[in-house]
Amino acid sequence: MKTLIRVIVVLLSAAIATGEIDKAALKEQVLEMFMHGYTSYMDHAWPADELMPLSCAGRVRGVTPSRGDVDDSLGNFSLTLIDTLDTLIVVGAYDEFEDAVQKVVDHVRFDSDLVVSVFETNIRVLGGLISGHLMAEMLRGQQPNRLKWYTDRQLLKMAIDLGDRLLPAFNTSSGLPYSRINLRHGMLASLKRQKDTCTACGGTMLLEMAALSRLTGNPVYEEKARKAMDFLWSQRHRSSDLMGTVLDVHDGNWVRRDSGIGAGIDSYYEYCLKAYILLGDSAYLERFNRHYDAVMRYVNKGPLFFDVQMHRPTIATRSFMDSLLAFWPGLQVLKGDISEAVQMHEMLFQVVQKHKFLPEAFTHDLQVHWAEHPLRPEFIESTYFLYRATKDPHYLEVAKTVMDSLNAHVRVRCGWAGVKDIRVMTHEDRMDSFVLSETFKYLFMIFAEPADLPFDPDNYVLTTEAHFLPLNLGDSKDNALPRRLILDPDERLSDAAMLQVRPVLPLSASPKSKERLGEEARAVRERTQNVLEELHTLQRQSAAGQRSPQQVCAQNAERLRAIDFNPSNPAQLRQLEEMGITLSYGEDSRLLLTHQGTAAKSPEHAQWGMDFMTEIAEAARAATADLAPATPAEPVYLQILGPPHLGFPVLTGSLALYGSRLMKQLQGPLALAYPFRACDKLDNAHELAGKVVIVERSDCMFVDKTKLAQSAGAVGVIVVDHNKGSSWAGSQSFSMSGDAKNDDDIHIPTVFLFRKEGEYLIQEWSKMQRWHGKRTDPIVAMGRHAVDAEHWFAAWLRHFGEKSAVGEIQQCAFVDGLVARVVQEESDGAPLYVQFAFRFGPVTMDSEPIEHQGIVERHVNHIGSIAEFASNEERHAFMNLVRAAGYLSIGLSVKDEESSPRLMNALRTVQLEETMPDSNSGLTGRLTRVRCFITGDKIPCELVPGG
Ligand code: DMJ
Repeated sequence: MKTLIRVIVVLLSAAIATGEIDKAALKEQVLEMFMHGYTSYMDHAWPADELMPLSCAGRVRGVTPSRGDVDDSLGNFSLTLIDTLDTLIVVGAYDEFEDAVQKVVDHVRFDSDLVVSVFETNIRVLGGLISGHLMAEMLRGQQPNRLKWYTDRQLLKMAIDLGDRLLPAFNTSSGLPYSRINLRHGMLASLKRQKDTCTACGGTMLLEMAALSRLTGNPVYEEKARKAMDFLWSQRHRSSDLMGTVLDVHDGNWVRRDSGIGAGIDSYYEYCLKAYILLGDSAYLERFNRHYDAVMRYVNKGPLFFDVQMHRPTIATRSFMDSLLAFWPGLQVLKGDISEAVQMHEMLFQVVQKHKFLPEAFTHDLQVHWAEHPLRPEFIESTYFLYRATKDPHYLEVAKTVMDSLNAHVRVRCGWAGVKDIRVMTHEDRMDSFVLSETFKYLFMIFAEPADLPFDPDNYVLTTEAHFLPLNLGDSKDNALPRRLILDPDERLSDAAMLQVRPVLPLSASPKSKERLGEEARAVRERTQNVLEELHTLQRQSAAGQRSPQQVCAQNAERLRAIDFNPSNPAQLRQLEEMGITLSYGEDSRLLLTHQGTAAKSPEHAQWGMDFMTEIAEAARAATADLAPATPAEPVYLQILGPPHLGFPVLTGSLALYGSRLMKQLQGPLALAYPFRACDKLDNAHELAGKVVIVERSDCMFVDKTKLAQSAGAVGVIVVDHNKGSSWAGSQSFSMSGDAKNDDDIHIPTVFLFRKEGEYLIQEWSKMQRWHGKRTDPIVAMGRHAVDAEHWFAAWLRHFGEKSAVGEIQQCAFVDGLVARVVQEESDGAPLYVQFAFRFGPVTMDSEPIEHQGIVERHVNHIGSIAEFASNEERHAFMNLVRAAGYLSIGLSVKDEESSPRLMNALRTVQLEETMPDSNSGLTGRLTRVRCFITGDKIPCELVPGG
């Protein structure tokens, strides 16, 4: 069998050598590149964990200034050396390998008083030790004169020591490991207080732990990791089969329900499939397939991927993709979905060609969202798998492109420097251990012929950190044939080869020749390029100002898709009307859509209407195919109308299934029930007539609370959730139901608000009780549509605003709720102030800096691309002001912008479209308003109260 493979390989390599790509030369070049990184680490950093390639020094925990969480990968255990052991074998650096194993055994100890990430320590250190041990034994077997002293499984013993130190992390009610542990003291009380962990963190333990168990005969490691996997599976959303990003290690409650395939989730999905590959346990394959179908249904859109809410998977939560998701095409190859893998990889390659590297995050129109690039391996990992499975030389070209970029932009005297900002190629003083462990390993393996490697990689599964674990760990005694990954198209076509092994991949598609695979891949790539080109054209046109701002803004509205549809969004309802679609509610509260082409605004709108109806029908079919039917909560919008709120923010709640259907908007003064849970007689019943009464959930039925309030003369009821921390954005919405026998005498509406929204309302109510020294009951509006808060505000300004000198109001609405408005003095047109409104979804002051930067930059770019300015300088000045206001809006402190003639002119002349803002566009998060005053040299900005 081996001979057969080698013969095929010789023919192949001869063919490629005659082409343009010289694999052998490129392999040598990668070797040189790897060695440059490795020797730099050894010369300047070892025994430190990582190399700082700009300082030519080691990064030592407790000595080098901390970078925060990212340093949790470091444990003063020569991280890079351990992580790199098996790469040394792959590239044939056997002398260096021997020396490295010796150094690890002699110098590395794990008994340090340091808190480390359980996930990172598992994948990088435990995985590195286990794979290093297996490679050491293999090398000794092949070359008996090497590693003669390695007789006592020294690296494996170190792995046991480390594995034992990680075990206490699994002592949680659910079995999901805590995210961090002290290597010497275990789970200190302070560490136990941190109950949140990410899905990938708990779900990326099994391969390493199972290997440790099977190599040592001690089942405990595998058992713990399996339990964590089982628990995660049990926490998937039962309808969508999607996973959220962060959950509580004790009760399993989701803390972040956004669901994608990148940061926080990625390697959990990877380990579902790879656990099947390594252990042969088909339960993991079934789980993976369920997740995979869910991802491809909800998260994937053509070549792009959108994070969605796990419980409402038609709602997108982010406007960008992160670079970690680039591992997905590699996984798709293992899954056997080559054509999808080609498509996504092509999208990623477009980003790489545009920006030289994959930025840490990029928008759906492939622009930079977060400009760092720490030389991550994911894109090259996928390139490797695609090349193995198609033998398409295109992937050799791709790998060469990456190598060229590395050499051109990040090679420094002491190694390879991460990129701080790929737009200007500034460097960062970091070379993460995965650069040597993964990036160069995959690059080398792309160009290496099988004969160049001392082992056959298809007899192994690669962990998420690219460490090799042998498939024979999962062989069963019942079947004598060895298990093997079969990626090579020639091998898949060879009956003889296929008879001698058991292929472990779920080989779904029938085997095809590499010529055929190459042709198909080319066709998919061309299609993908066309789709992306369309997107780019739109982008270019708007950047070049070929559209008027009106057109660009209008275009946001035009392209309403079923996936974005929110029936309570007034702007969307207007769009439906223009497309000739009418909406009504059926008897069972279901939404009915009817399309009449002749009622559309234009033939083009009629066509969109048809497309929309088709998409809706498809979505409905998909939903009923295998999802349990769920009664969607009917959203209701609540706003406080008087000053200082003036309709901001718009709170979302859900309407009860009993009582008034709220077909007309209700307005009334707010009051609080006493007692708050409103289950018995109300002590303040005499104050509640004509009011909208707030009560708290729990202790009795919803209908009982409403009835009590109704009998006191209330016109509406708001039930506030008693569960701390619940919110519309983060919780599963539902409709309060009554009891058919008991609720038909209720005629007032009841609205449910989650805790966060409810607390806001109560807090504002209580502030108003002392507003300007007099008691005021704020007027609340509640209805199926929000009051157009911008209009409300504008009207209020006109009547009561300072100086009553409001001139032209220019504004532009965005689908995500950014509004800019310059308010000017009527007499001379000088700007009085500029006001921005942002809706930042779940991003808050506590979010990651990437999220701050991302959301603000996205708004800044957006406004920059649609507003018209007299010059680029003015555009920049204006965008800087938006940026400052955006950061302030999240709660971060910013310096006042300087006033400048440029900015003043920009404010005087900026052209923004006059479109009604989409104040409840379906995006989560409240609208925050920031007003920047044009006073003198500085432009101070402040949050507008209530907004
Ligand atoms: C690696 O440590 C692993 O590949 C992990 O699964 C994800 N992140 C890094 C590289 O980007």
